[in-house]
Amino acid sequence: MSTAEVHSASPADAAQFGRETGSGGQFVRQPNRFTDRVTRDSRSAPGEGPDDEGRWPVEPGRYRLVVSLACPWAHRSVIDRELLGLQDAISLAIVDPIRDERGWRFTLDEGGRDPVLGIGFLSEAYLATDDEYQGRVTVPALVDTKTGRVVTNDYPQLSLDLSTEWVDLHAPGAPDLYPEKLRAEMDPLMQEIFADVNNGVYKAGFATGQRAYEDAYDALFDRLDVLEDRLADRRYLMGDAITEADVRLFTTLVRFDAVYHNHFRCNRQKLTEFINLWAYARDLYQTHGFGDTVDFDHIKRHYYLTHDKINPTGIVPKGPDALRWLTPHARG
Ligand SMILES: N[C@@H](CCC(=O)N[C@@H](CS)C(=O)NCC(=O)O)C(=O)O
Repeated sequence: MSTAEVHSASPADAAQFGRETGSGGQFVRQPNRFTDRVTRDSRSAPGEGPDDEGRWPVEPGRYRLVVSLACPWAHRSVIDRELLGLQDAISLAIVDPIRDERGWRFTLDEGGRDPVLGIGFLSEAYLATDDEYQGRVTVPALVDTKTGRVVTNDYPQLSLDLSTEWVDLHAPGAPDLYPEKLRAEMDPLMQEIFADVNNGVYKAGFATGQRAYEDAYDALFDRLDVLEDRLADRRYLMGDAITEADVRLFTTLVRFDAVYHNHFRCNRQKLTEFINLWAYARDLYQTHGFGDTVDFDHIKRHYYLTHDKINPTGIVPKGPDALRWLTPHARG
C-alpha cells in the first residue's frame, strides 16, 4: 500500500493558502488579477492610460517593476530585464523578503516607502487599482508611476512582452528570447515546465493531502527526468541559444536544493544529483543576468520565514554552500 492510500487528510487549517486549496488538499493557484499590457500597438499617446483594449504605451522611465528577489515568478522578469538591457527603461523596486500580515512591504527602502511610488505596501497599489481586491497581493507587478495603478501582475505575459513589445528599447545585440520560429515548440515546453516544475514544486509544497502531494512529486520528477535527457545533447533547452524557456526553468532550479528539496518535500534527489540539469543550471548561473540576480539570503528567508504552516519554527537552514554554483560546468 502506498503512503497515499494510508493517509490523505486535508484539514483546511493546515493549508498555507486556504482559499487556494481544493477538497483533496491540492494547491490551486489563484488567477492573475491584472492583465493589461504595455504594447507597441497601444493606441494611447505617451503619458496616457490604457487604450480601450487595455494596452498601455511603451515609454522609457514610466513603469516600475516591483519584485521580490525571493520569488521565482518575479525572477523571470528580473533576468529578462538584464538580458535585454532594459534596466534604464524600466526601474526596479525590491520588496522585503519577509511579508507581515499586510503583505509585501518596502521596508528595505528609507522610511519604509518605495522612493518612486511613495507607498509602504504593494497592497496600496493593488487597492488603488481595484478597491475590492481580496486575493493575495503578488509580485511581480508592473506599476504605472504616473497613476500608481497596477498595469499587470500577469507574470508570464509580462516577461514575454519584455521580449516582444519593448524591442525598440532593447540594448544593441540583445538576444531574441522568444524567437517566432521556435514558438510552436517553446510554448508547449514552457507549459509543461510551468505545470510540473515551476508550479509543480508549489503543488507539492502546499498540498495538504498525501495523494495531492505525491501526484505533484511524481509529475515533477518525471518532468525533470525528461528535461535531463533533453539537455544531454544540447546546451540550452532550445539548442545553442538562451531563450525564455531557459529563464523559466532556471528560476526553479536555482531554488531547488536551497528550498524546494527540503521545505516543499521535493526530495527524490537534489539538483546536484542530476548530471545534465546541474551542469546546465551552473552554466546559466555563470551567465550575466542569471547568477548576478540570485539572492540566496532573500530566497531562504522568504520561504522559511513566511510559510509558517510549513515551517512553524522559522529556522532558516544554513546550507547549501552557494559557492558550488561557481564550479566549472564543462558545457559549451
Ligand atoms: N501572480 C501569481 C504568481 C506570483 C506569486 O505567487 N508570487 C508570490 C511570491 S513567489 C507572491 O507574491 N505571493 C504573495 C502571497 O503569497 O501573499 C499568483 O497570484 O499566484
